[in-house]
Amino acid sequence: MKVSGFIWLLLWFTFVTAGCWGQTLRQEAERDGILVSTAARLPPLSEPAYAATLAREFNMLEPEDAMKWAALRPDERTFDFREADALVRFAVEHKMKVRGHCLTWGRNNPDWLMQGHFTSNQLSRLLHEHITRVMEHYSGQVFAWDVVNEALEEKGTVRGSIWYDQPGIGFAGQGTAHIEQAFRWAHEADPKALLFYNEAEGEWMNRKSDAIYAMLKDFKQRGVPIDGVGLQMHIPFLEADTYGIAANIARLAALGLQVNITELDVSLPLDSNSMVRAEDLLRQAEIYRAIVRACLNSSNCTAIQTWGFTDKYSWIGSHSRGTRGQALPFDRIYRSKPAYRAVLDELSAGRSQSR
Ligand code: 9MR
Repeated sequence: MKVSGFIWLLLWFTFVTAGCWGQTLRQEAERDGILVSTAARLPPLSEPAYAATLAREFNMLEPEDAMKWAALRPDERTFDFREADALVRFAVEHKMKVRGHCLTWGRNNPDWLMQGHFTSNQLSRLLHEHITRVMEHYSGQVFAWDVVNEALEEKGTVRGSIWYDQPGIGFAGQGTAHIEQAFRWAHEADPKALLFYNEAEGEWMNRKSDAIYAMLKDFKQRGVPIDGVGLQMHIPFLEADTYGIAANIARLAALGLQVNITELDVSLPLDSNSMVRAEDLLRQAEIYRAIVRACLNSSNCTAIQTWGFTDKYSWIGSHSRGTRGQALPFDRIYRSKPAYRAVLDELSAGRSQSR
């Protein structure tokens, strides 16, 4: 398709779909200074409907995979920023902020790193170099980073990883010291960036969120540079403890930390024809609504981000081997679902509405 044809199609799609309710998520969010965001992938950006929906509905994006080690580091010496740069360009063109994900994670690392038999000294040098080069490359463009992702176990203990104890960067057996080191390097690399710890399964009150809280309280008391916590919010059971979420956000606020909802999706059971029940779509919408409301009611909750926006591109399908899906606010052909309407309603009601 010629470029002009593509642009016309984009405009047409934007016009037709935005007309449904007049307002978009980003328009409603901007009135309250909230960031409404989504994880984004590069290949589908060439689809007019994907690009149009992304630009129309969201004022921030986060590359879903393009800023991970596996994407940026084809080998020990090379940094390949092309895919991530293209997503950042799209964001800049559409006046969207960019959140970076993620500088340190035990998973999704390239084979050369995992199987390289590096010593702790070498790993320490590699991680320091990675954090510095990547943050400097995106300085002024990526305003907030997940510096460390998923470093704790469900029971709250420190998770074994190449960065912690296999063999680690020099702090094996020393609790959260390797996490602290990553934050210190990140702050040196880009002192203006907001630095987040991002975690799964610690959204409401449980052993993991207690451990996150204890770690961050210690970090704040000792002046470790950290600005916030990402609560991932992958909801797989059609129920969410929204009172617990609110209480957890409140205790993090008391430490002076921002909270971002970073990976929200609510997956549904699929039948053998990959269909969902109508009542599950409505229940899903209510869960989206309650989580958005919990964020809006907490002034330290500054961003609401879904993990993708269309059911056409979601990690849930392959991860659940096709047994779950339809987790996002738009269906596979970019029609909005009840969950979208619920999020839009809450954003329209704004921060001041307490329900
Ligand atoms: O959605 C992401 C998927 O495309 C990747 O294959 C996978 C491994 O890198 O990561 C998925 O995203 C994860 C995120 O980076 C961290 N929290 C859990 C997310 C879902 O697994």
